[in-house]
Amino acid sequence: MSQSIDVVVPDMGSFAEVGVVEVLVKPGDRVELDTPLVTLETEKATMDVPSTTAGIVEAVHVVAGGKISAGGRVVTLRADSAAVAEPVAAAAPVAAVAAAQVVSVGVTVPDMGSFAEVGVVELLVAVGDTIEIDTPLVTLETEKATMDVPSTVAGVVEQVHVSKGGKVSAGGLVATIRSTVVPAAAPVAAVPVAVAAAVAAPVKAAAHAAPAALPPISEAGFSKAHAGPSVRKLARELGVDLGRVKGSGPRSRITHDDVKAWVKQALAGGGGGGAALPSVPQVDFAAFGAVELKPLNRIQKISGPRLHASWVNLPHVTQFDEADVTELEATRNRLKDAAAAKGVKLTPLAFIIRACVHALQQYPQFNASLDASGENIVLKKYMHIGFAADTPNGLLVPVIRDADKKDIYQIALELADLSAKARDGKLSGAQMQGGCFTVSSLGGIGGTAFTPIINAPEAAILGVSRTQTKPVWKDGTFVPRQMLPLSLSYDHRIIDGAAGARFSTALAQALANPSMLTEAIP
Ligand code: CAO
Repeated sequence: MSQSIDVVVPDMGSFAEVGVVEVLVKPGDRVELDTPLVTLETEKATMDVPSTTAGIVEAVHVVAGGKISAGGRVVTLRADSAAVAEPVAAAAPVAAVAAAQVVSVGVTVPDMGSFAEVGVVELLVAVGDTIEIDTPLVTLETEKATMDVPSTVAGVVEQVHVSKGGKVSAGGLVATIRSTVVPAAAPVAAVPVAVAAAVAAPVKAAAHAAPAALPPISEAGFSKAHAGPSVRKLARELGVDLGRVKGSGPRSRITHDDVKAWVKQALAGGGGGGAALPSVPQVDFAAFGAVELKPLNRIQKISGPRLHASWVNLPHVTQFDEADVTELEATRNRLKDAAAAKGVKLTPLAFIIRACVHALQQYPQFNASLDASGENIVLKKYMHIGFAADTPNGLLVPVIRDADKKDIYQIALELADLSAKARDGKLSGAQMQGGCFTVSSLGGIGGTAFTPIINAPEAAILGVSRTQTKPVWKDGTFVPRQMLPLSLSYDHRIIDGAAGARFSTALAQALANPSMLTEAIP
């Protein structure tokens, strides 16, 4: 015979009224004993009210965003007849819970799947520590994974039953917690069952490998995440690192839907900007010596994520080459004094940009971008060339517009003007936009080669290092030649290796042929 049973809010200790942050069931839903029904939140903790019986939800008496007091009805269930016969099922009344306000709860090692015994690698609490629900107590390690055993109750650690370096088995006692708040709605008699079930969840889930597309769970972030036990359980089951999930609930609390949406997004290709990347371990640097915190400046805050986005989204290949610039340097030395007299500093970079124009004209796929759909290459009919400028505030990339329509003198003038503006913080937004290809010259500083990061969504970037006089084999003998190192990084999605090598060869040929670079532009 089935019977209607009300599940009510247990005594919440010092809290008369608590907020309902999530309703997890609706009328008609089938629930089992311990299925979470609603999530409540006090100022101190988030907790689920589990069902006290198996059955069908007849009515839900609370709404998300509302308030409820101890003894208030949460749902009415039509209990299965077998369940009704169980005294536990009917033992929900608040009086039974209230009598158990201070209890000692043993937290045990859950079923470890195929592992009979596991090592204790860290003790995370000590006797006397005040802890919350889900505070990690110890870290265990199997051959396959490391996992924390979280507390299932809030309270004070009365005893720790394991030691670092020791071994524990499933069912072994980890710690005893003196709890002032009984796990939601669970009558005293049912506490050990509730504890075992709640603790079992994380480790069971840890034994399941997370889907390949999801990053591994970082326990530090997971334990700090603002989420209730049932959300944590779901996250464990799905292999979701809660530390990465943005909460949409009150005070950024993570809901079931947030976890599901995160998984969908991650499986759809991590549209959340590298959401599926494993994280770098966090290190307490101060533990090893004195440190100082220096906030990133404004430019670093903007350029860092853009460089990172390019690094993770564009498959970079860097083609190295050397250009013989002996003739070019002779030409530059011949022209530079006259140019200086007219206020133009003819640096190698002006010639290099002209040489890039020649190579870009021969290989238009380098003057291109992959469109947002990833289905088309956008070939640009203009040639705006950016150059990396080192400024006291960080890296900036001013853009020389229509570089193909300008001779080396005009390019040199604009280089000087734009780099002075960059250093003085006077570049306008427009002067840094619209670039098609970028040159990053470290030639004035040093180095032999480097791997520049593409200024995405451009298709390629040329890195230039310091010119060196080298012995070059020519006509049966070694001759000293001035060699300029080139490092061309390109987006391998739209440029293949042969094209990369052809482009750098064309570039080297243009640089070896100064008469081509110094010619006037019609
Ligand atoms: N080999 C040898 N010497 C070189 C050279 C090369 N490849 N390129 C430039 N030089 C020389 C120049 O001839 C100049 O020497 P003189 O003063 O004797 O004539 C000197 O190095 C300095 O040149 P410059 O810096 O005044 O001019 P530039 O046109 O070469 O560069 C600019 C201008 C803005 C690109 C440069 O100042 C700069 O900021 N470079 C750093 C770019 C950067 O940080 N890139 C990394 C980005 S990724 O983090």
